[in-house]
Amino acid sequence: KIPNYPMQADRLTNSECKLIPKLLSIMKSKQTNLCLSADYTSFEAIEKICHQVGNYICALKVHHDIIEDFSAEKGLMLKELSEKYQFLVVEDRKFADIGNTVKEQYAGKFKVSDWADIVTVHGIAGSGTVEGLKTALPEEMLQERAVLLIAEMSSDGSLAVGDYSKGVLEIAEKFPDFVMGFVCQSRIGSDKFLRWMPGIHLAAEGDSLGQKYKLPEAAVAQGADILIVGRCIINADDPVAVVKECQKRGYAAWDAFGY
Ligand code: 5BU
Repeated sequence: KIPNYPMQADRLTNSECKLIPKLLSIMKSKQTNLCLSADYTSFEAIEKICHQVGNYICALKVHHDIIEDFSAEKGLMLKELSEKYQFLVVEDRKFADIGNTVKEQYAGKFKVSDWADIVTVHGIAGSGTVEGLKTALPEEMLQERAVLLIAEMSSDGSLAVGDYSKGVLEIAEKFPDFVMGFVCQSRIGSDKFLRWMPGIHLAAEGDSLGQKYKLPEAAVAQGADILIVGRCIINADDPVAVVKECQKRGYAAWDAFGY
């Protein structure tokens, strides 16, 4: 167990990225650090799970490009659901191109910038990617949007390690108002950022395609603030029961660490 840092209080008052205090207050008031990875292929399934578990999660992550009937209007419906149940919407788009291209993609056909509070971004192309996303937003929306930089990945043999990960941390330091934190597998980077961790399951060790899992408690011990859980929940016989268990165990572990 590591010592109790006054990190939450610090981040609540001093964060340049305004979505950090917003998310932390949602987490505190709902007692949850669980992000459901709602990797469903129909929008109806996403709506259904929002009503079922909206009160137990702090964020809902989607891949809009796997939802067969997705549209920009459905994105706005998801935003309404997130306001009703008070969670943030993450589009796990993993933007990775040059600034000018991601700018078009972010505001493009599916209007991701209109409905996703947070999007995920790779650092492979350098800081222009984050810059490009920023320029897609009108000035008055900048404080309502943030990005998560992918510093490390949960999959076997990931190349996002070592100097690459360090480079991603440097990109984050250039945009402290727009970068909320990292998707990562360790407590990487400065404590002003939040660490979001995928690769979590209550029963499996991995899948057949390279995903690697750990328990919620292990994820927090590795440095997670927010736990991203997908198939453990959505493939369960009783997804609501599994959400509640992940919420309870994840938040208890996070609270005990005093992150
Ligand atoms: P799972 O069903 O809990 O394995 O889903 C994990 C989700 O997190 C899935 O949507 C992935 O695209 C996403 N993910 C991941 O698994 N590992 C990573 O390193 C990153 C994202 Br970045």
